[in-house]
Amino acid sequence: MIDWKFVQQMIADADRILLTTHENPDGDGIGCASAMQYYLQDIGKDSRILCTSELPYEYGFFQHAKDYSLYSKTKHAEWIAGADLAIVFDIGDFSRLRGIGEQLKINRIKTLNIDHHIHTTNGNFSYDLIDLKAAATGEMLYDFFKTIYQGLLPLAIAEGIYTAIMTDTGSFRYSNTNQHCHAIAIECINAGIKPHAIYQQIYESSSIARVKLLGAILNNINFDFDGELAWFKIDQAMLDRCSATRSDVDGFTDFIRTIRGVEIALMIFQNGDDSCRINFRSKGKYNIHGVAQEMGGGGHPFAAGAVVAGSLDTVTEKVLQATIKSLNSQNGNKQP
Ligand SMILES: [Mn+2]
Repeated sequence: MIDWKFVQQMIADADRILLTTHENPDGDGIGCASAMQYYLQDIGKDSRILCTSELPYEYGFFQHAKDYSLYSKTKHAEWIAGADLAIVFDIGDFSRLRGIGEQLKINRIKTLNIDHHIHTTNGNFSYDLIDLKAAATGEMLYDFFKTIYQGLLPLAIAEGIYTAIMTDTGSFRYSNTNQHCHAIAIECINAGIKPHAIYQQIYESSSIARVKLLGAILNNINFDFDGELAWFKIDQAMLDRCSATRSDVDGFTDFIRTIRGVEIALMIFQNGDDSCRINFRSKGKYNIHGVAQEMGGGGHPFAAGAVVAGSLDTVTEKVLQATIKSLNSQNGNKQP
């Protein structure tokens, strides 16, 4: 059981509080930050949300999206230096904080990590609150807010918590979906959120570029391991042809996993000239956390990723080899 009174006290003792989440933030990280921002404003704290990536378009509807800023050293280093506490959501690895993490370290700011990922490194945060069973960090944060607010949750908190759980469970469909998720959803609806409006905002507001890029990917899916592994690459030329950006690729791996017979979907995305982002999704037969960890990343048993140094071709070969080796070891040496 997490001691939420301890968290409440830590917040009460701080005047200036930074809220943040991982780069390429998702609905869980931003939803938690937005919900917490409401609470911090409610109790009169000097707080803001900073992140090393732009706020994705689909999360612009949050009431506290206005308090979100893309981190810049020149604009924010001084503000961070004066912070008493940083609350970091949904992050298994301190290094994903990039420049913000550097400022936190230099200024020795107290950090509280609230998360549901498998952690491979320890000692980077002052305090870690981790629940691997939670479907989303938002599910954990709900418990915190229930110790604060009697009766209905404030609407701004409900929209953050609902979005966090909806996005991390694939709209209440993935294997992490539990009874608690649905119970929380009911409370959020009672608090006034509109599920269809949030769903539309997030999943029915794709850019044309994103849909064109999906088309390009669908024409270039590769299958391995008797059809159980589906993988695809995205390079800069593909992005350029579709006028797409890196934030347009989110969710594609989940979609490729929907193919019948596919157990694992893998995306290899050219991040820059010498690094690639890889993304694994498993239906549940194979654990893919181990191979993501071997590649220097992590996540959850059935959803994990990493950033790997090397060109697209080099990384693709390396990742495919490691993945097939890992699948073989989990499946009695079935030949690809
Ligand atoms: Mn999450």
